[in-house]
Order: sequence, then structure tokens, then C-alpha cells
Amino acid sequence: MYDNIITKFIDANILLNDTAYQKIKTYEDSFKLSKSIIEDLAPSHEDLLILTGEIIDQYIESDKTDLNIPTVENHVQKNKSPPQSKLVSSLPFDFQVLKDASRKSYTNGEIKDFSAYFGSRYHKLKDILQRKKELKSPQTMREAENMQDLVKVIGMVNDVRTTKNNHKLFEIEDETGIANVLVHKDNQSLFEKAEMVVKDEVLGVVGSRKGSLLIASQLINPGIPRIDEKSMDFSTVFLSDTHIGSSTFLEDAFLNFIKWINGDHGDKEQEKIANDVRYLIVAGDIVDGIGVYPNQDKELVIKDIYEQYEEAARLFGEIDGVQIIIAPGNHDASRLAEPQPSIPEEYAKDLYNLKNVAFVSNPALISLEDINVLIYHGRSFDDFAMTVKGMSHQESDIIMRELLEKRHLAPIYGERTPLASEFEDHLVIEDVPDVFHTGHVHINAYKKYKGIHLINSGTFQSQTEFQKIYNIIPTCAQVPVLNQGSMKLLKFT
Ligand code: D5M
Ligand code: FE
Ligand code: ZN
Repeated sequence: MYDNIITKFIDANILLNDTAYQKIKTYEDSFKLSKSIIEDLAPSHEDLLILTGEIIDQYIESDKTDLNIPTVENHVQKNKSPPQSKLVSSLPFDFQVLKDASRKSYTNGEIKDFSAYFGSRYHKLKDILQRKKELKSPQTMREAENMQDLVKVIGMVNDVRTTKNNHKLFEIEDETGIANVLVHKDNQSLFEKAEMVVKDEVLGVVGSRKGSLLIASQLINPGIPRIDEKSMDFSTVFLSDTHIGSSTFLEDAFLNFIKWINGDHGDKEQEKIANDVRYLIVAGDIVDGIGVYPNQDKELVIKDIYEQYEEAARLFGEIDGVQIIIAPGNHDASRLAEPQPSIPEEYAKDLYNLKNVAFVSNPALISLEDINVLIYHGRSFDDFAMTVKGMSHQESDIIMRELLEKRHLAPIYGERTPLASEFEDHLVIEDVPDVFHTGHVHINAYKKYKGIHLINSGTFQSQTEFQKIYNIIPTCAQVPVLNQGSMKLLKFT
């Protein structure tokens, strides 16, 4: 497997054959060994060196520099200093974008007829719901009007209310009509479920009719199946909300992070993790942007959006041998309405010029080797934290769990999360991911739910004046790393 060791040797003009690489990698302190080989050998040879397993054995035994090492000059055609970028870009990263809304979003975000947008949402989720045995052959709202028992319908929630006797009352709708659904407060387990119901989600209701009301006995989410965990022989780093350009961006901590990912920071265990890192995902708010909230400019050290991305390119450009994937957030220079297309090239030329950086939309579904990662910045968390009992910015994993069960990243329409009403709803979670990566709340969270890793990657920004008002206490410079399948949280403060 190619990784940081190889990149370090390439930088020093040294190629490793497979056995040499295996020997170095399995050596108990592979970083120290690599460092000393490079320091000893690179300066005394001008040509591209090729190290074999035998040479590594000799080096370890003798620790001498006078070894008989073949160079590219006498083996293959001479190429004194191959451009590094060529070698790096040929690293076999197995990274694919499975779903990206940037190219599919073909309206400017507004269509007059909302029915196309909500129709797309309804039908995608109805398809999932109908596969459940409790909801096989559901009735339409119109058919259900004339039924007494065993009513089963699938509807979109128009309205959520608590009655004066503290029962829950929903109005749900399909293309044929509406139904008023009552959840009795004494039905405790169902009532708890009813408290999670939000406007504009699509759900199934099973119950019986009493006058004009449908008395629910079951509320059914589209749901998410338990998945088998796949093995991972590499590491992925999750970042978000660096907010470069803000005076509260924690640059020193971020520089430590860069040193770590390049193999030059941290203890042995951390160096070992760094060595396995192949991918780095940024789930939005890479820069602080401009004019995002009132008086934001007072907290900016870089007041120009182009320069903020130049600074981001300078910092991320130092990261070696890792495929970087960047999605936008609400502070980035993309359209604000979700799905947000990827950060436009015109704003971030220097970042686009980095060979190891790819840009995706928010949300996006990507695969790393065969691990599928759903990336979503997390703007809809604000709506959940404000409206659903028991939900907060502090525990975004609970919100992530509900989003998966509802199979929608931002069901609530028309509140804090701007949604583009297009012909297709791209925020429906159609595929079950292995990893669900979010940001936005600036507070780390992690939970394994039904085999899926739910990760919120925190922030590199200290508390802002805006966050003081909302009493949001960020967890800063703590970076989650999925290290060969297990979660590690590395601190860089
Ligand atoms: O979000 C930074 C933090 O502020 C994060 O915890 C969410 C919270 N936030 C952002 N906007 C709102 C609104 N409108 N209401 C409540 N809480 C909010 P950032 O996107 O980095 O500014
Ligand atoms: Fe943010
Ligand atoms: Zn944000």
C-alpha cells in the first residue's frame, strides 16, 4: 500500500521496491528508520536511488551509508529529479464520487411549482416505506377516508401540533387528500416516537379511524437497515469548519495537525496512525466567508473571500500524499440553498490547482476504496435543535441517527435551512452509507449506529461572538480519524 512513507522517500528522490517498503513498514519504528535512511542516503547521491529489501537489511544491521545502491541512472533512463506532482498524482487512490448534486442541480434553486419538488421527495420515500411488511399495499388518503380499522397510509407531514390535552396531532398529506393523525399521550412508546416527528418528513401511519381522526397505533419511518461492517486497511481523517480567515481560526493548532498528517508530529501511536492516512474529507466551512452574519467583518483577519481561499490553499497545499475531498458549508462561496454545488473554481483557483484535492457538493456520496461516505455539512441540525425535544447542537449524533431513520438530510422546509426547490429532491438518503460525516455544530460527536459510523468533525475555530449568544461551546482542534475501522480522536491544541 502506498502511503506517507513512500511519499517521503519520493520527496527525497528515493524509490522503494516492494520488499524494501514492507521491511520498512513492519519495522517497529518505521518513521524513525525512514527518517534516518533519508538523512543518510539522500544527500550523498544525486540520482534517483532504488532501495531493495536487501539494502534495507544491510542498512539496519550496519547502519552505514557506504552501501552499494543501484540508481535509476544505471537501471532505467536517467531522470534526475522527476517532478514530484507527477509521482504523487499517480498514487493509486481509489476514490470515486457516487453522487454529486453540483451537475444535477439545473435550476437556479427556485421553481414555481413546489409540487414537483415535494412530489420527488414523497415518491422516493414512499418507495422505501412500501417495502416494509406493515405498509404493504397502503391505502391512499381518499381510500382511507372510508375505512375504519386497519388503516395504513403514507403521507408527508404538513403540520405538527400538541393539543390542549397534550396529545400529538399531525396533518399528513398525499396526492389524494389529507388525514389528521392523533397520537394519544398515554401510549408512551408511540408518544416518544411522535415527539421526533417534524414538518415535511414522509412517514407511514397504521391505525384506526374515529370520526375525522386517524388514531395511530404505529408510526413508521423509512428506516435504515443494520449493515455489516467492512474491513478498512487505511485511515481517513474527518475535518470541517476550519473557518480560515477568521481571527478565531486556530492556526497554530492547525499547523500541528498538518505536521501530524505529514508524519512529523505526535507520539509513536499518532505517527503510526498518520502513516496509514490516505484520505482527508472536509465537510464544509473551510473558510469563514464574508457577510455570513451581522458584524462578521470585525472578526475577520482576511476580509476578502478570494484571499481566504488562497490561504486555505497555502495551508492544505502542505499536506502530502493524501487525497483531499472538500464539500461546501454555509460559510463557503457556493450557493447557499441545499444541495450546495461544489465551491466554484473562480473563488478558489489555488485550491483547484492542488493535484490531490477534489471538490464535491453538499451533500455528496463518495466511496473510498469500497467504503461509502455520506458527507453533509449539517445546516439542518439548527432546525432540529430548535424544534425537537431532547435534540441539541451538543449531541449531533442523535440528530444524525434520526436523519438516517427519516432517510432525509433536511426534512424541515422553510426554516433555517434554505432548500432549493428543484425537480428532484437530492437530500433524500437513498443509499445506506458506511460512514455519515457532518460538521456545522462545531462540537465533535461520534456513535456507531446499526454498523454506520456517525461522525461530527468539530472545528478549528474558537468560540465566536455569535456562538456566545447561543451559548455554543465548541470542541476545538479535535480531529476524528477512522483508523483501520476504529475511531480515534486526535487533539492538536
Ligand atoms: O455555525 C456555527 C455554530 O452556530 C453551530 O454550532 C451552529 C450555530 N448556528 C449557526 N447558525 C445558526 C442559527 N441560525 N440558529 C442557531 N444556531 C446557529 P456556522 O455555520 O459555522 O456559523
Ligand atoms: Fe462552521
Ligand atoms: Zn456551518
